[in-house]
Amino acid sequence: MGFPEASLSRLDREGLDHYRALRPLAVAAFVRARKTDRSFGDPPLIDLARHLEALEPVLEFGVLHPMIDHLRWAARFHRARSDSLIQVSTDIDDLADFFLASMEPRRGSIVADALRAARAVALSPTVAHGPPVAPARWLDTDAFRAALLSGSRRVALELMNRHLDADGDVTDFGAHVIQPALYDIGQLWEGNKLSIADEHVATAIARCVMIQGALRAHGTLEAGPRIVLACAEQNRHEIGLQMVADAFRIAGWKVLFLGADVPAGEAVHCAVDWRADVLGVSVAFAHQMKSVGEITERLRSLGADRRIPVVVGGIAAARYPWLARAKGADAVAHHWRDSMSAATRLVGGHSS
Ligand code: B12
Repeated sequence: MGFPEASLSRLDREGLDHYRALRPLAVAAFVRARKTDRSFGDPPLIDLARHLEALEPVLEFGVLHPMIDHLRWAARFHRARSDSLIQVSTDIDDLADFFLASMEPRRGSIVADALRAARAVALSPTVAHGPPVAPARWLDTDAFRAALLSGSRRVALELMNRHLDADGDVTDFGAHVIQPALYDIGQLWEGNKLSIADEHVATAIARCVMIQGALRAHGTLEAGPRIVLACAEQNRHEIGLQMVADAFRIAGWKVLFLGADVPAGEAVHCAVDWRADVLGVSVAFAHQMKSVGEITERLRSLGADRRIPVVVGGIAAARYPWLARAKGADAVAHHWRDSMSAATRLVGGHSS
């Protein structure tokens, strides 16, 4: 997908810096205005902080999608909990007024207009918005999801072992069974049909199954190219990255898996120090692409001869590939299979 047409005015660099500096002040102003002692752990205040995070790429690129997606998600989340959407709508107005009053007028209007434009589209009851799309499901996906929901690690392991006993591919099981089942879990949590604890149990079982699968898989001797895999700063979703790491190991790559929430400087430092051929970054939310920008900028500053190519994946990469490219990514991939072909192309080999 190419870069979508910018429909809004953008903030210049100075304006963006000012916006970032004002974000915590905006949330604090709400606490004062509502005369409440609520802390940042309180859901409505987390909401406000998230609205402002989601708005950042919109202000940088003038493309409204990330904020519309975020508000639609927030609307679905609150509807499922019978919360009134009037609060979300009022919050947007209050935030718009805050930035109009706190910034130089032209920049303040850019922020306020973006907030209100996204709200007008996102909170319209006629607009439907689908969840992230997982790879095709297999027959076992529902049984696997049921095992996750009932907390049955035994059944979940049995399903995978049966697949491997029949010479099945562990990465295919990950993509067509574990990934869609976890996407379902996300939908159920969002729809208020599952508690956070239920989701944590499901996640723990899925990870255990993946570890067992990776241990059973016969990888070729790790003599291939070297890839460092890291979640972007603030991204705590590391299971997808783990799946990608397993697939690369099985294909014979040398893998350094850094896991969740890796600061940009650390990711670059590890990639350089470990002499990586490729750096893979996982991004779950549009605003986390900022970290991809920091990574590619740092890598560029090392000079052309030491430049390590960057492949970006994760649900935000699937939704906003243009944003990853705008932040300097050399390739964007969604599932493990396209990760492998993209990374192989980047190291100058043939894609599988
Ligand atoms: C488990 C989970 C969590 C766990 C993660 C635990 C862990 N250790 O990983 C925890 C509890 C931490 C969590 C937290 C949150 N989560 Co969550 N989470 C999920 C859930 C249910 C499953 C994620 C997962 O493992 N998916 C399975 C993997 C295999 O899929 P994947 O990540 O897409 O990875 C594949 C590809 O994307 C790609 N890929 C991934 N990374 C990379 C990297 C490279 C380099 C490449 C090439 C490819 C690649 O390959 C993978 C294999 O095919 C999802 C639902 C969903 N749709 O994914 C929600 C979901 C992502 N979470 C969501 C939310 C809202 C949150 C929170 C904000 C909620 C909160 N409590 O505040 C926080 C944010 C935390 C943060 N700062 O990151 C939303 C996001 C909504 C949106 N706007 O899009 C989702 C979609 C749930 C929902 N339907 O509402 N979450």
